[in-house]
Amino acid sequence: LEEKGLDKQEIQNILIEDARTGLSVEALKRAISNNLFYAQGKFPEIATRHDYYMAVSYAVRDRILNRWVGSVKQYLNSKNRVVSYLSAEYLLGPHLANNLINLGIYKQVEQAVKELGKDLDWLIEKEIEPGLGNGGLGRLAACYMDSLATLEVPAIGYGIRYQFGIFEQDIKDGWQVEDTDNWLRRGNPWEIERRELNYEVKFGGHVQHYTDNNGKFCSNWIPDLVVKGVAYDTPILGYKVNTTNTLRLWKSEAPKSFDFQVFNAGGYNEAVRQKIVCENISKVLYPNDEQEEGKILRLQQQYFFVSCSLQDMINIHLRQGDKIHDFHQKFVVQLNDTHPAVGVAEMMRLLLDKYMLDWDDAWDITTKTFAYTNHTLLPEALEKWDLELFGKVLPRHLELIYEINRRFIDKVTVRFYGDHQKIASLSLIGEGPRKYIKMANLAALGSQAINGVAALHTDLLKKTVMKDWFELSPEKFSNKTNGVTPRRWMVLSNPQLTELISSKIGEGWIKNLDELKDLEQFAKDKAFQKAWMEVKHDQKINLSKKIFQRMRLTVDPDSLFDVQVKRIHEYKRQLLNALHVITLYNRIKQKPEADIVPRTVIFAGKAAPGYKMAKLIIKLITSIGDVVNNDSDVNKKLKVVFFPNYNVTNAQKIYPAADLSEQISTSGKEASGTGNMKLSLNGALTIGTLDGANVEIRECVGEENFFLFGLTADEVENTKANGYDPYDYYKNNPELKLAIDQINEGYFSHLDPDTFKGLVRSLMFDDQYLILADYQAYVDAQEKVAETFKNKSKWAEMSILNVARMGKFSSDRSIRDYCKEIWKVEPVPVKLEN
Ligand code: B1N
Repeated sequence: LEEKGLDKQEIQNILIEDARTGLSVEALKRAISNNLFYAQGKFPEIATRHDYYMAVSYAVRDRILNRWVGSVKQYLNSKNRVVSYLSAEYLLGPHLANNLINLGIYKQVEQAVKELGKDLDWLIEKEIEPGLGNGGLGRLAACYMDSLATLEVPAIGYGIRYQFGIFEQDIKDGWQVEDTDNWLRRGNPWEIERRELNYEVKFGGHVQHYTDNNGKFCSNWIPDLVVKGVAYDTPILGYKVNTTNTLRLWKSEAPKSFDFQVFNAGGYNEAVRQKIVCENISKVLYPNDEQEEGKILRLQQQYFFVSCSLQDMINIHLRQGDKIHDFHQKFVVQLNDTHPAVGVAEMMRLLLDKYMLDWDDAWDITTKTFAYTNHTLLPEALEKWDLELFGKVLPRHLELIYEINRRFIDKVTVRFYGDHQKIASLSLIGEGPRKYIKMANLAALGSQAINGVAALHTDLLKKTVMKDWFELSPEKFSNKTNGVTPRRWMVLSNPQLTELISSKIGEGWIKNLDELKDLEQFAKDKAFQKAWMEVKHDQKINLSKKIFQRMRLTVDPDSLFDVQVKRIHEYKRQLLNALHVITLYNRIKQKPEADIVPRTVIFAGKAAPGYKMAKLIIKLITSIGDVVNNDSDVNKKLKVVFFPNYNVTNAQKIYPAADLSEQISTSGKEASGTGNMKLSLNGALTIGTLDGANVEIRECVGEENFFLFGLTADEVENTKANGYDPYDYYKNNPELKLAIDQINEGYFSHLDPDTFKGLVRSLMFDDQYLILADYQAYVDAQEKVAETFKNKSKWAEMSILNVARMGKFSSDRSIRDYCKEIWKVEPVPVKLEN
């Protein structure tokens, strides 16, 4: 353009006006109208809300693409190590608003949409979120992708493009009912299908062994099923940087070679059957959080995405002209729990069978490549695969695991000579009526680093489930406390608080959360406190409206919003909360005139469809709600809400409105928790046990700003070891006894004592999670909460201090720690060509 004789300003104007990249309101307006016409084939008079959503999304995507392509170019031309995050789950949440924020064009697009006669928020609400995860583990992967890009670290996330994500929850007659999550039904403007990027993945069959001309021992795996994985890429932009990383999700299909001629023997029906078998692999996300299923399809899913991803990485590496021997210098592969742990065996297979490396070289590269994050100590969540089943799906990998194990056991036998128990515990293979493969051991052995997700969790990991591994290789272990992205969980979901904070301390905190510290000086400032509580109140009004829309239930925004939102699980102890609600109900009933702080107790969360007790807990909560909310003696002071279909979209509405954050798991059971961080970051005070990251949150915010209660992890273990009898607590505590008796006698179930029989029995005679043992301490702590809430200024001060001291819990901090201590990678700023 310069050559054409245009001056700087003229060139600038042309660039700004570009319909694909321009960021001015005018350019955006034109881009949206253009897309409405050319991508949707519509004009304003007949365009639907969805048409507008698509048009805006495509306009935004266009503005991402130059950054995205620029990032890929930069990475291909550099020798930097790339982080490869392997996760079976990514709980991303809606893209549009997040991308607007990270691009820094929210205001402009809002204005452009307005000038086109529409409302941006109304379009944003239309987006169906990709719910490709269950809970904390999947959401963590999404926060980490955001932070990697924001910190300008070259990274690629690999996973599965489930056609159906986590089920949608509806509540009917108080019970959870599940509906399929058909999130792709209206198309997905955020992904790019890359049909040319595909890999074959083998399953089943048998292995042939032979010696080649050079006398080398070789293996040839003859599968009985071959599946094709096709890449779908989604851009992950960093906040106000050029860096745009890729989330690459694999969809399974039948390979072309699988057509009718080849499978003529079976004929048309057989060919169709095979096609369905192939497509089934990426069809649906397993809805179990912390509960293993042991199903063949799940193993197939894991192997499918891991094999595609490793083949893809090797492909990228070799295309750059580098040697296979240097693979670990190009990629470091983080295993998000054991779900992708089969990658260790797959890497060995590729290096040995495909690239013909010898064992020691292959093992050296493999162990320098992987790192493993453990996310749970719950025994029922530890992945074990029945050995026979494993061998049927992955016969070659079974051989390799045997060989890895043989060499390993040889070594540890020398080291721990005679200690059969230790050797058995370290073995990759478990003995019993049926042999099984221990995925955590495979991950640990195949990795250069092992980490837990909160200080307490890492500590317990070293002392309990991975004790022998810690003794064997202490240098591999470290802690990486989880974090959450302040972009989605503050800037996007709580714009009012964001603005208030920024008006005082500037915007630096968004990228450097430690800067929130500067808020401390305003904690006692009355005017600031007032503004602070006004923002909270506004958010509570917003949520109240949602609750009314969704449930036809009126709640009082002046009441204390007491929030427990997370998956329903016995160890998370929603039941403890429910018992407290019943106790409040009884107290109000007995003394209606008493000075009780009005509360709205809000629950939300999904139960795994096969988890009977969790579903019964939902029914109990909704049943208590029916009684409480309809009893005019109490419902001015107490309301119980079960907000259906907890997901990222709903979480963004709930966190900003919370006064009190319930983090009440049995100590030692919650590995970290991340909802605890998001709620505190949004100004809620925490009532919680010394569990997971609560311990560190309390350390940071100060013990005087945290409502602590309950047994410690050590005390939990001791209590159990000394023959814990919940019945004692029941018998000796009148308020507790009354609450349980009411459930038992059908007070909340139309006098039907059968509904909650199993639940009551489990509480009184088993109580694995020490609910009764912690009941009184919890009720006492709740009284302190209520007392404190009466003093508005004190509450505001504590809330401000909570936010001011949350800096540590940014996922940026977590990612910096991973980069420095595990991945050994540095930022690579992306420069764009013009
Ligand atoms: O991972 C989160 C932690 O903050 C939570 O404390 C922890 O419970 C959660 C099998 C899991 N651990 N394990 C799972 C999910 C799905 C599945 O199929 C296990 N989720 C967690 C992030 O570190």
